[in-house]
Amino acid sequence: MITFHNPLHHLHAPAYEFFRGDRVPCFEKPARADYVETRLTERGHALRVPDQDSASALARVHAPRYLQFLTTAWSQWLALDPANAGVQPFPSVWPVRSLRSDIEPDNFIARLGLYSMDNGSPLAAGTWQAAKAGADAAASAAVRVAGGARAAFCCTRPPGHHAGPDFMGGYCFLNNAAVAAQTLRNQGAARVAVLDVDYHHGNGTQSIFYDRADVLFVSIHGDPRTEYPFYLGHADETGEGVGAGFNRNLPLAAGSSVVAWFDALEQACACIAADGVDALVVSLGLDTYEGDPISRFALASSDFLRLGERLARLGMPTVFVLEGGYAAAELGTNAVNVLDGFEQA
Ligand code: SP5
Ligand code: ZN
Repeated sequence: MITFHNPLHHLHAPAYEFFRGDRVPCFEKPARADYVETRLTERGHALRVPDQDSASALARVHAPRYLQFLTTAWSQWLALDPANAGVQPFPSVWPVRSLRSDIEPDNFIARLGLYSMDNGSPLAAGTWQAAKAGADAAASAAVRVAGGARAAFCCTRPPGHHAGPDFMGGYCFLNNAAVAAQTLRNQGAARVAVLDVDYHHGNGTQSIFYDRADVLFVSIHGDPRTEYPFYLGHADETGEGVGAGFNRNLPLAAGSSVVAWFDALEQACACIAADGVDALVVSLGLDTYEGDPISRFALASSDFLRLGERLARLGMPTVFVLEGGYAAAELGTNAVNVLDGFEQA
């Protein structure tokens, strides 16, 4: 499969995140993409460097002031104190209900809170460079598919589907799947579907397209009553305004069986097939894997072949974008199984 990787992903390498009040090594680490690249190469999929600039798609899916903040966040952090070069900034305060988000505070940590949904998305020196190159890879894959390729894969990190119009969250900074969908639209696809199969609901992608009829969002994920991101992803969220009817959530209880997961996949595929879209973007999270350290579904490695086969049967030009998946050593096999299942179908 045509595969674009992110040659700058190593520049995003924060050391730790918080878990139950303690510092723990980041689950979302550079080795994840390295394992996928190794397996892609072993199984005959050549790696290409991004050849498109995602700037115009980014400007359509993210707010200008958020992009401005992200571009300069690390230099702003260093300007406070050169010793911050060795310190990860985390937000500690957020503009929740009744507080104002229209005024950017002067205080850096307060601005970081304004542009974050959690304290689980650590920034590092090269976060912007890595995230931008990843978005470029997503745009590159979308341009190939718009140009007639059957499918393309964007192998990148950090992931993107929790990043909303004007916030980071859940290890995500720029919404790569939204960039791919917007790029397909810009290249002439009248309507696009995004199918999100990551264990966690793709709240950012849903929010970006919630009031749009040109991008259908369909997601299978752990029930937000117990699973991250908690505050979005329920079945009654169906879109608003002209986007009403173009959002479909299929939450499953944590611990659901493989049979239940593939039943939900059938519903998702039926929804997409009935909608008459021109192209498909798959937010390919592999944290549905039985060995994932932070998630609670039970797919085996062989089930990812079945997933790829089923997606191929939709018969649509398809862009795959890597999202989560934290069983790093198995991530390559699981991701390439989806792609090979797709190509062998
Ligand atoms: C892209 C993506 O998959 N982001 C996931 C973000 C999840 N962030 C919250 C992590 C909570 C970890 N809970 C660990 C439970 C281990 N028993
Ligand atoms: Zn996830």
